[in-house]
Amino acid sequence: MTHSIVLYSNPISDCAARVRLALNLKNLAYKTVNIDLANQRNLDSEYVQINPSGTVPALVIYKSGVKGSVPDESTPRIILTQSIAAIEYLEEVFSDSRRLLPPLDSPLRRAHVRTLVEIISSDTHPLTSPRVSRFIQEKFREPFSPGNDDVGFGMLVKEWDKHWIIRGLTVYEKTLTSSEVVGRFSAGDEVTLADIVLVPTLWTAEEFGVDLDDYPRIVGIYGEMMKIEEVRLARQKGKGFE
Ligand SMILES: N[C@@H](CCC(=O)N[C@@H](CS)C(=O)NCC(=O)O)C(=O)O
Repeated sequence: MTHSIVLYSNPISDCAARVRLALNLKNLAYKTVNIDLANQRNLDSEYVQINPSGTVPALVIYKSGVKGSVPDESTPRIILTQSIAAIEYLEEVFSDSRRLLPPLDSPLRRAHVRTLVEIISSDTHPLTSPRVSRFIQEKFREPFSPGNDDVGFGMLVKEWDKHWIIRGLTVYEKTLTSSEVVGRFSAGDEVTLADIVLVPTLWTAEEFGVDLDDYPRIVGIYGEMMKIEEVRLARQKGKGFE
């Protein structure tokens, strides 16, 4: 299939990093358009037309090969605005590339992968996304931080994010240790979607100063993942939590 892929992304976004990891591991070429989350350019009407939720990533696949930068809107394209759906689409359409889900005849491993994915993507990450922190700041800064102590309140919000990351990793670790699925990675000896979702959370956890020693299975998987060049290349500099 001739195609051209554009990833709307941001260096601090865990969800965009998931798609970057999948594209790299599948060896699919793509262009990146950075959307400035810090200045809320994700809410610009131009971007909201692409992704109505105003979040990154958005994965746009143009059906014909395109030269140069981002093609114009008249070029036939599909737009995928949820990271997991986008990765599963890549998995189904680019089926000759590296597989990221266990085969259909391994239903238990597939369910295990999706369980781990949801621990992070449904139960952890949404609580830490910028729109949640922003809402907390806007609504509760004054009552909880008289005199608008931005620094103090900012630390409180950071603690909030850290709390949910620690909780998510604790559940992930317990799920790994109680499962009969074993291996170097989260669901056996091959990289899966679960590892792809886990790793950006660990990048963020490190930046929040979370002590990973409490999660020996996760640390082992992280070490294996970081041996893979395509994974290392997906880590972007300047995630900017310091
Ligand atoms: N469920 C979505 C979540 C996307 C999401 O929340 N992305 C974050 C960055 S990781 C974002 O763009 N947040 C912008 C905001 O919260 O204002 C997905 O998996 O793609």
